[in-house]
This record gives sequence, structure tokens and C-alpha cells, in this order.
Amino acid sequence: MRNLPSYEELLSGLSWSLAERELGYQPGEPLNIGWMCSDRICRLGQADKLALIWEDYLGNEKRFTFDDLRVLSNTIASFLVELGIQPGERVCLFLDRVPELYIGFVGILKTGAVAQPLFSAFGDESLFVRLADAKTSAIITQKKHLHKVRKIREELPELRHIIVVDAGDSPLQAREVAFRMEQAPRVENFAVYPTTAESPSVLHYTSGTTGQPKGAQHVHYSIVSQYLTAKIVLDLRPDDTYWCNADPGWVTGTSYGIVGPWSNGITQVVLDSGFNAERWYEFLAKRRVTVWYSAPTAIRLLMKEGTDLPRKHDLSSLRYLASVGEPLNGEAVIWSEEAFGKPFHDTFWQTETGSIVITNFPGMPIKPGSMGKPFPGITATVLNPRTYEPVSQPGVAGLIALRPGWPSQFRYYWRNEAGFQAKFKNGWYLCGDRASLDADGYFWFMGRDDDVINTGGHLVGPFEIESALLEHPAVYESAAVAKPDPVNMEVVKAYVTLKRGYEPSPDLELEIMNRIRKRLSPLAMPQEIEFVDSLPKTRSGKIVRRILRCKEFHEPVGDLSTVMNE
Ligand code: 6R9
Repeated sequence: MRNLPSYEELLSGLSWSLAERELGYQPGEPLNIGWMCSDRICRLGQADKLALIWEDYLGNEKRFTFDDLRVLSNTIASFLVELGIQPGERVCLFLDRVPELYIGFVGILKTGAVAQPLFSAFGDESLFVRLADAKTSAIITQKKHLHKVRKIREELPELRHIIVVDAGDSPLQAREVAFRMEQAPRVENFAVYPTTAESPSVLHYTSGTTGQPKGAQHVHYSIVSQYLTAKIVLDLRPDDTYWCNADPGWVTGTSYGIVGPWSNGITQVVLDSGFNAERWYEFLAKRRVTVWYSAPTAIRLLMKEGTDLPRKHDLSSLRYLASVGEPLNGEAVIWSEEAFGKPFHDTFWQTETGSIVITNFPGMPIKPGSMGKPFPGITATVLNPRTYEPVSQPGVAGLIALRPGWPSQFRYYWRNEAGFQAKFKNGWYLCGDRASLDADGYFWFMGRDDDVINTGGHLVGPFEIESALLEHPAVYESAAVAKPDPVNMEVVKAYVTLKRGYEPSPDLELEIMNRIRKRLSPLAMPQEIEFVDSLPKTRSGKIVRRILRCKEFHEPVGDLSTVMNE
């Protein structure tokens, strides 16, 4: 076992310029994430090393070396260029976790276009809102998701190309074009577009309390943070087999499911299949996974199955475990010690931060339940919510805040300057979360500072759900809030008032739920609908979700002076 540096040693030894040097990047020169993750690794003599081992739910397997990644991403890139895709245009990836998703991401970036990954589980409404907002030019998808695109494309005049990766003999319609990545003529050489540090790279949509989801725009320079944090925090080493079980529709699945590992030349494995404890343990054992990046909800699901199941599988290859997305409760850390002989290391970050900002490092003593300390190069603190000054005492709750300026910080919200400005106060970027700091400088997460619902690590905005609820003919008003849940931490609960002539009934409840599931996504679907006569509102008529949320969590509501009808 090698000696791991202490936190203090890390602090003094690490810098973003070190990452620039290791990546061979000179400030001012072209910088392209797609090239960095493929061509550069080949040039380092790793062309034949495996970049991706992919497996689907049936156990079918595909393997791609870094040279395959280089050539196939070239192939996709030149296909896009032939279609007329210009640098800066948004190209959406709307795919299950198939190889085209990972390799397509790299290919899009090579053309200088912006990759816009979206969950393939999204229904037509969720898809529409994000494509319309981004004025997306092309979408890469599968046959099975085509009906959702067809349903909305007439309202998306900017969407010029619908690229289907598995069209086969299926008849295609206007604007649709077939592309088979592995059957297309391989493109050995592609002139990678000379993007620079500040050129836009990835557009990730994330939910807030008000309005529709916001597009957090990242730039090619983000690779500097993603490379270094993947190497240091996830402790990636050349011989590792790495598994990040996040979907690239979520920022974790791109920053640490594509860019982090591949810019480090690491072999990664992907399982294109939903959660199943037995299957996951089998996969870990069969693939001899060494580093695993997961999420608390998945860990809680595994915990439900007990420690006998992991003991039936040879999990001795596992060396390092990390988690992101929600608070990792102390219990889960202790359980993982029991089940795997190793703790999960909590990492905290956001779509907007682009990379891990507060975390537990290998070699650092873990305090179960704490998120750890800032990554070297990140200045993080807890602010007094009234003065926006750092709180001086340990244990006092406040707002998690970061000093702007780290490489992978989002540069703006797409076409939403006001929303962007609102994230900064007194020279700090506000994460929208609350925490306290202890005397040793460890952060302890307390909760979000807004009405966003974190269900199984996925942020769902109340506005999106309420908008969809209001489209139902029976719904007069609605409020979507979080409700506690033993596995997903939170699930969506909707409070609904009905229009005259409609009566609450279990059938109506089911019908509304299903509608949300289909139009938005299974995650956004309310697990419960409570029909009420009225909703709590401020004097200016705004629905006060806080009151409903507190009811669900059995918490005191606090100051009600601005609320009218409670
Ligand atoms: C990467 C990602 C960000 C929000 C964040 C916070 C919650 C993430 C957490 C955590 C407690 C952790 N969150 N990591 N809460 N402990 N280790 O999750 O991005 O989807 O934008 O969510 O998730 O509330 O502000 P994103």
C-alpha cells in the first residue's frame, strides 16, 4: 500500500497549473476535451488500452480501446460536420447508456459543438422544454425514444436533424437520418476544431425553485478540474477498472463518467441496466472493479438487501468507494465498512460547480456523516444568511459558499442572466445548500436552501411538476414538495386543489400521477397526491411550499407573518 498524502500535504502540493502541465496544456493554446480524452491518450502510447467495457442488461458486451474511442468519435464528429453542424451549436444526446452516448459526447466536442446530454427517461414535455430553451440543432437518439421526439418536433423549428443510431430498416421521416457508429466508414483523421479554454463545451440542465430548468454552460477549461479531482479524490491509478454508475444525463455521468476517467487514460466499465442488487454485485465481481463512484440512494437500496449478498460475490478487487448526490448518512458509511471492508467517501458538488468541491480524500480521516473538506484550490465556507459574511463559530448553520474562479465553474445559465446573478452575493457563489463547519474544518450538510426536491440524487424543480399538473383538466392549483422517503431520501408529493365539478378519487390520483410520469419522468412523478380545499399563500398570492414541506417532515414552520390563509 502506498503512502497517501495528508490533507495538509495535498493542500500545499496541488494546483490547477499542475493539472495544466500534466495535461500538456499551455494557456492560450487550443484546448479540446474530446481530443484530450482520446487522441492525447493514444499519443501517450495507450492506444491499445481499453477505454470502455460496456455491458447491457442481457449481458451482451462491447469493448473499445482508446484508439477505437479516437476513431469512432472522429467518425461521429465528421458525420455531424457533414450534416452542417457548426461550432457552438447544441447537439443533444438522448440515449440510454449505449456506447454511442459516451463516444458521441467526445465526438460532439471534437466538432466544437456543445454537448447537451438529457436522460432518456424524460418524457416529451421535459424533453421539449430543454430543447426549446437551448435552441438545439440536432438530437442523437434511439428508435425506442423516437416517438417522444416526433411528438414535439413540429414545435422545434431549430431542430434540423434527428439522428437515429439503431434505425435498421425502420422507415424514417423528415429531418430524420440514420447513423450506425460501428458500421460507418471509420474516420482515421479528423481535424479537431480548435476550441480554446473558454469555448462552450457542455450544457447541463438543472432544476431550481422558480421557472423551468436552467442550462448551466460549461467550457473546455473545465477539464482541468475534472482531470485533477478524478485523479486525486477518486484516487484513479493507471491499472484501475473504474465504474461510475451515474447516467450522463446527470453531471456526474459526464464529469466523472466520461471526462474525469478518460482524461486520466483510465479503463471504465458501464452497465446499461437499471438497479438490481444481485446484478450490480455480479457486475462488480465479474469486471473486477477497483474504484466505484455511486450515490446514497443506490447504497441504501443495497443496504436493504443486507450484507449476506455482497459476501456471496468476490468483491476483493474493490479498492476505493465514493458517493455523490445527496447526504451520505453515517450509517451508510458504517454499513459499507461491514459489507465491503471499506467506507464510501462522500463528495459534494453540483451541476454548476462542474467538479467535486468539498470531499473526503483517500488518506484523510473520515467523520461518518460529514462531507469532508474543500478540494485544494477551492475556497469554501459557510455564510451567515443575513450578512453573507462567513460564520466565525463552529457548529453554526449557514449557506455553503465558494469563491468564484475554479476552472470547471459554470460560466452562465443559458439565456438567464438574472438567474445567474442571483447565485452570487458579496463576492461568493451560493450553492443553495445549508451546512455547518466543525472545529477541524469539516463540512456537515444540513439541507437545501430552496424548494428543490432531491429524489434519489436527482434534483426536481417544483415549477416543472406544477406546470404539468396544471395541464390536467381537473387541477385548479398545485404545489409540489418533498416528502421524506427511506430509500430516495425525498420523493415528490403534490398538493392539489380541484376545479369545480371534480371530486377527489383514487382513480383521479392515479391518472394525474401517470400523466406526470409520462410527460416528465418517473422520478418527477408524485408518489402521493393530497387533494385539499386551498393552498397556503403569501399576501401577494405566492404558494408557500415551505409550510407544506415542514408538515411532511414534521418540522416547525417558523415565521408565518407573510402567509395569508394559514
Ligand atoms: C453532482 C450533483 C447538486 C445538489 C447540491 C446538494 C445535493 C450533492 C451532495 C449533496 C449532500 C452531498 N448534493 N452532493 N447533498 N451531500 N455529498 O449532485 O449535482 O444534480 O446539480 O445536485 O445535490 O443539494 O446542491 P446536482
